[in-house]
Amino acid sequence: MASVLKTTHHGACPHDCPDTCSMVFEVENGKLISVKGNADHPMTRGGLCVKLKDYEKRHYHPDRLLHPMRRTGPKGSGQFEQISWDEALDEITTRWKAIIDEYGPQAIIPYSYLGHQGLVHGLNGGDAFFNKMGATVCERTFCGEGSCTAWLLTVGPTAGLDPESYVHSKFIVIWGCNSVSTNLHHWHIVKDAQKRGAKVVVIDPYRSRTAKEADWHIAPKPGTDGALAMAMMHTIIEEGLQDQDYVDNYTVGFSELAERVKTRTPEWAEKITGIPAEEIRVFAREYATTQPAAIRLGVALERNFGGGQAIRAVTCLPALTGAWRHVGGGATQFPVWEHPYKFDVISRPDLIPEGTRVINAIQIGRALNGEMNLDVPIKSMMCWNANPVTQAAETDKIVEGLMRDDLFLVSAEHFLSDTASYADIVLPAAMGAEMEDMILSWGHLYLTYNEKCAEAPGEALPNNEIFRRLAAKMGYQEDNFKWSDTECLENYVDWDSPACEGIDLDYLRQHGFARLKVGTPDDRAPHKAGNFPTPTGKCQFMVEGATNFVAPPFRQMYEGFQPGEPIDSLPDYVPSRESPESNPTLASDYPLNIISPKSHGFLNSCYANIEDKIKGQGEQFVMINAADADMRNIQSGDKVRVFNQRGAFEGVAQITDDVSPGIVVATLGYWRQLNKGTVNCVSSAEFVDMGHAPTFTDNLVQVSLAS
Ligand SMILES: Nc1nc2c(c(=O)[nH]1)N[C@H]1C(S)=C(S)[C@@H](COP(=O)(O)OP(=O)(O)OC[C@H]3O[C@@H](n4cnc5c(=O)[nH]c(N)nc54)[C@H](O)[C@@H]3O)O[C@H]1N2
Ligand SMILES: Nc1nc2c(c(=O)[nH]1)N[C@H]1C(S)=C(S)[C@@H](COP(=O)(O)OP(=O)(O)OC[C@H]3O[C@@H](n4cnc5c(=O)[nH]c(N)nc54)[C@H](O)[C@@H]3O)O[C@H]1N2
Ligand code: SF4
Ligand SMILES: [Mo]
Repeated sequence: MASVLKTTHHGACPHDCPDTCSMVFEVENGKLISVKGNADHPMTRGGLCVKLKDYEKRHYHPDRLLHPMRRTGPKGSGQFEQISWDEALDEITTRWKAIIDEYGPQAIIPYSYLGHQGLVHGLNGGDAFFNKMGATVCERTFCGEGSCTAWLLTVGPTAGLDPESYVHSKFIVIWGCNSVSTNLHHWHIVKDAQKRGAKVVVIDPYRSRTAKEADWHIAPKPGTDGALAMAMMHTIIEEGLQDQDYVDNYTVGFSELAERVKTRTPEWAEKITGIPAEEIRVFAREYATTQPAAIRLGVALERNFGGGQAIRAVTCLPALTGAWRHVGGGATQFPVWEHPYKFDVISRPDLIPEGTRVINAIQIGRALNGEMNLDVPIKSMMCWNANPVTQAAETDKIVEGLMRDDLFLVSAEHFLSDTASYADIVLPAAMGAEMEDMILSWGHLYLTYNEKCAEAPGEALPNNEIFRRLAAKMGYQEDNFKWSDTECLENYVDWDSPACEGIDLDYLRQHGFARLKVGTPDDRAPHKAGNFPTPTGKCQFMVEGATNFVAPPFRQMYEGFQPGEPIDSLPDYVPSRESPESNPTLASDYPLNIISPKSHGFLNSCYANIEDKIKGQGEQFVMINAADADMRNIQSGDKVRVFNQRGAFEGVAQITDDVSPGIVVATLGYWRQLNKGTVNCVSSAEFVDMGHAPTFTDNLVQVSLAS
C-alpha cells in the first residue's frame, strides 16, 4: 500500500474580506483535506467563518472548472467544448492581435477585482500585461474608494487606529458595518472590549446582526450619516467638548468647520436622519467625553451620493475630540495604507501609453452596450477575480453587452459564474492552496503568507501563470512576465521598509504571518501628537482647492492624469440621489429605499452556487416592514418582485420590524442563473460624490407580489 503522507502548511484566506485569516492547510497526497484557522494569529484566533470552514470542499467541488473550454452554443447557453491550453491561448492571442490591428489596443479591456486578494494573483496581477498591451485602463472602485478619497484628504495614508487596539477602547462606534457577518475577527475584539465595560454603538439603518448585539443601535435613514456627523460636531463645539489643545496643534480649518456646523443643529439633522435631536446630543456628548473612543468605518457608509462627504465628516470626529491621543482611540478605515507593497512594480503603470482612456468597472454595462459613445468600441474583455453579472450595477445592461456577438469575452474562473457563462473562452483558475502568494489585508496589520501545497485539479492554472503564458504568446519581454511567483513576492514588497524590520519571505514561510513593525496594539497611538501623513502634517478639517480623485491602486496613475472636479473645502451632508426627499417624482413610482448588503453565508457571489452554503444562508429574501407589506397585501413567505426603471428581481418576503417603513433589505451574492434576477438588477451605476464609488444604497424600488 502506498504510504499516506499528511502534512500541514501555512495558508491564508484569499477572499475579499478584511480579516485575511491565517490558515492551517492539511494536505494528504497532494490534496487539501482540511483547513483550520491559525490559533497563533491574534486576530484569526483559530477560527474561520461559516463560508471557509470547509474550504477544501470548494477546491474539489464537482462543478469546479478543470479544463479550458470554447463556447459552442449561443452566448450564455452554457454550451462549451474542452480544448487544450495551447489552443485556448492561441485563440485568445490571435483574436487580440486581430482586434489590435483593426481597432487598436484600447478595444480590449481587463476586468478584475478582489476575488483573490493576493499580491501576485490578485487585483493588480494582470495590470502589467494589459498596460504593456495598451489596453483600456479599467478603474476599479467597488469597495471603499470613496472612503479612501475622503480618508486621504482628511488624515492621509495612515492605517489609523489598529483594529486590535479596540480592546482598550471605552466607546466603540461601528458605523455602517455588519461586523458579525463581514468582519468577524474584529468583532471578537469589540466583544472583549464590551466585556471590559466599553459601550458599543452600531449605526445602521436596519437592525443587522451586529446592531442586535450592540448596547445602542442608532438607525438613521440610509445615506444620512453626513447629517448625523455634522450635528455631532455642532453639539461638541456648542457645548465646548472639543479638545482645544489637540485642535489648535494638530488640525487645519477648525474655525471654518465651526462656522459650517453652526446651522447643522441636531434639530436640523433630526428632520434628515429621523433620529431624535436629543438622541443625537446624547450620542455626541458620550462620544466626546468617553475616552478612548473608537470608530470603525464600514464600507457601506460610502454607498450614497453624499458618501464621500459623510466619511470626511466622520473622519473629523476623533481629531475634534482628541480621541487620537489614546491607545484605542481614533478611527479605522483600511489598515492597508501602512502595508509596504510596491504597487508600481506590480502594475507597471509606466507601461501605459500616454492618453490611454479609463473606463470604470461599475459602468461596464454602459460601456459594453454602446451608451457611452466610445470612439473605439470594446471588442474584447478579459475577466478574472470578478463576477460583474452578479456584483456590478445595472446588470441587465451588462448582460445585454455580453450577449453581443462581436464581443470576445475571456473568463478565468473557478466555476461557470454568471459572467463566465457568457464567455467565448473559459480558463480554469487555480484556487487558494494551489498557488503561492501573500494575501493583503485591508483589516489588520499583518503580512500573511500562503504556501502552494496542493495540486490543482484538472488543468487549472494560477492567474499569474495564465498571464505569463499570454505574455509569452504576445511576445512581451519585461521582467515581470518572467518572474516566478516567489520572485514576484521578493519584488512586490518593500522588504527594506521599517515596517518590515526583521521580516523576510523565509520568516513568513516558517511562521505564516508577521505583524508589521508599526507599534503594538497596546502602545500604538499614531496620531497622539498629530503626525498625520497629509501635506500639512495635520488632520485637515478643511482642504482648500481639493479635487476629486481615485486613489491608486484602484486607478493606476500615469502621465497625463487629469484632476477630477473640485470638492467642497469642508465636509457636509449631501443628500442621496434617490430618496423620497431628494426625488419625490421618482419616489411616487418607487417609494422604497433598498439596501443590499453582504450575505452572512456567502462571500460576495462566491459560495452562492454551493448547495449547503445556500441552505445555511437561506434563499433570497426581502425584509420589509409590516406597514409597507400590509398596503401591498404581502404576507411573510410570499414571493415578491422588487423592481424599478432599471430592472427587477424576486425574493421571499420577510415581514419584520428590523427594518423601518420605507426601507427594504435584500442581501447580495445570489446567482442570477439560480434566481429570478439579483439585487444588482435594480442598482444604479452612478457614482458617489468621491472616488467614483458605487451607490448601492442609493436606489428606490417598488415591491409587489410576484405573479
Ligand atoms: N448591490 C450590491 N452590489 C455590490 C456590493 C454591495 O454591497 N451591494 N458590494 C460591492 C463590493 S464591496 C465588492 S468588493 C464587489 C465584489 O465584486 P466581485 O469581486 O466581482 O465579486 P465576487 O463575487 O467576489 O467575484 C469574484 C470572482 O472571482 C472568482 N475567483 C476567486 N478567486 C479566483 C482566482 O484565484 N482566480 C480567478 N481567475 N478567479 C477567482 C470567484 O470564483 C468569483 O466568481 O461587489 C460589489 N457589489
Ligand atoms: N459574510 C460576508 N462577509 C463579507 C463579504 C460578504 O459578501 N459576506 N464581503 C466582504 C466585502 S467585499 C466587503 S466590502 C465587506 C463589507 O462589509 P460591510 O462594511 O459590513 O458592508 P455591508 O455588508 O455592505 O453593509 C454593512 C451594513 O451597512 C449598512 N448600511 C447600508 N447603507 C448604509 C448607510 O447609508 N449608512 C449606514 N450607517 N449604514 C448603512 C447595511 O445595512 C449593513 O448592515 O465585507 C466583506 N466580508
Ligand atoms: S472569509 Fe474572512 S472571516 Fe472567513 S476565513 Fe476568509 S478572511 Fe477569515
Ligand atoms: Mo468589497
